[in-house]
Amino acid sequence: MRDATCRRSPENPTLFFKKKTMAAFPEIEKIHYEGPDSTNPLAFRHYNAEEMVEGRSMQDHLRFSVVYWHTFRGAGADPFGPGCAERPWMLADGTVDDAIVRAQMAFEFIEKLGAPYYAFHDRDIAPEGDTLRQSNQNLDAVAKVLGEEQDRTGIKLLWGTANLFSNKRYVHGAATSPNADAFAFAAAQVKKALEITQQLGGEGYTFWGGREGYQNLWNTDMKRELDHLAQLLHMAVDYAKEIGFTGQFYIEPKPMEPTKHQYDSDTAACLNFLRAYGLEDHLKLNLETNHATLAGHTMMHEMDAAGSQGMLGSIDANTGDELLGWDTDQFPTNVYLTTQCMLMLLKYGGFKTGGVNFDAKVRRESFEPVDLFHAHIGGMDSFAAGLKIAAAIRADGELARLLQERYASWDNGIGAEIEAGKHTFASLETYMLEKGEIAANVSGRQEMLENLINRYLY
Ligand code: XUL
Ligand code: CO
Repeated sequence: MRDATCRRSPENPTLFFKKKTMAAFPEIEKIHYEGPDSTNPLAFRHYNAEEMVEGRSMQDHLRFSVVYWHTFRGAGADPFGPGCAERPWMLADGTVDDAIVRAQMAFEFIEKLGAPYYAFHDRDIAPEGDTLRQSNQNLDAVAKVLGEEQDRTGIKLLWGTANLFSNKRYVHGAATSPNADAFAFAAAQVKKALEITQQLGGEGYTFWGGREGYQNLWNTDMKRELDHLAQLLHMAVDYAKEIGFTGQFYIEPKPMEPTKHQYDSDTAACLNFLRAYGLEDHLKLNLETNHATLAGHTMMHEMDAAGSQGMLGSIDANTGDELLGWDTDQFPTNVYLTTQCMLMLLKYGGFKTGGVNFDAKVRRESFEPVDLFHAHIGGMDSFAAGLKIAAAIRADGELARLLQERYASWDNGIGAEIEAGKHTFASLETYMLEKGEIAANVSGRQEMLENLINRYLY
């Protein structure tokens, strides 16, 4: 199967043999659903792709996606040491041929896992060349193989993106760099990444502002940088129209890291930015759990903030560590968290183009290939359990009833009149002068509601 798409290169005569004989995960079979009582670490206990929940299959609700960067390019480096992960595709010497082997092994992983989607940055899939032209050719060569693997397996591209933060040319940012040439290079890179995404039938395209922010305001013209960022996004929207790319654009908030302050810091900042620059009809939010917590919010808050404005697009599923204040990108295992996510998602009608994209990495200490399976199985099961619990909460209706009751004063009488726009300061003054004091407040019942949620959890 693999050899059909591989060419032996003159620099790497052994490659053909390598590809033909090597499976990346020879000991691992396809992962199956075995039910809640299973003790098999390589089986799903809750994720049952075809099982129907609220009239939609689990697979369709969750639209799981594997990220290329952490899972197939990450080696586990941290600031104190290089990566020590054992990865079959890290025989690599950085050539396009190696990238092709990696692509095939990546699809072996995603297929065995049973995730329907994947996501990538341009530089994850193919090595950057000495020139932009060469880099684009490298992308074309690997994209061809990715397309073939997609056709072979039925796995689809959730979204593509361009890496506008790793290369040293982007040291001061890309769209927001003081160096206009950096903007131009970034534009060229996004153009090509969009073309590749379209070629592969990508359902979306994400902008995460890697270094689009500042370290120090003494050297920063904030207004000019924001104008430039908006210009780049408008160019992307225009180019998508030109080539007929109909996928959903996303912007992914993050408050800091690598910069001290990123312009796309949270949902509220993104919405303000998009509206200020007339971009709100073209981008939705791609929300990431650990970015939300770095911004001092819960993921539930960010999803509600975006969803209530019709802007919830997709999620990057992961979690931070309670004791570490940086973007640890851990796999989500907390069912309380996944229940909150799924409640929010169901509340706003579920995914249309987005999905649960595991922007997460195994710990440096988890260096064996099988750890990648454990991590994704855990994340998928946690979300599947969260989905079932959220659906049970909704089916029961108690939470919704109590929420409705809390706002009952707005359903008729003075509340309904205010909502209908029938009042002014003067009429409300008259109303209050007559009434004298407000109707009695009632308890918020927070603890009772927390107990109510726990009833569905255990
Ligand atoms: C970085 C991050 C990115 C984006 C895509 O924190 O989340 O990987 O998801 O550029
Ligand atoms: Co992300």
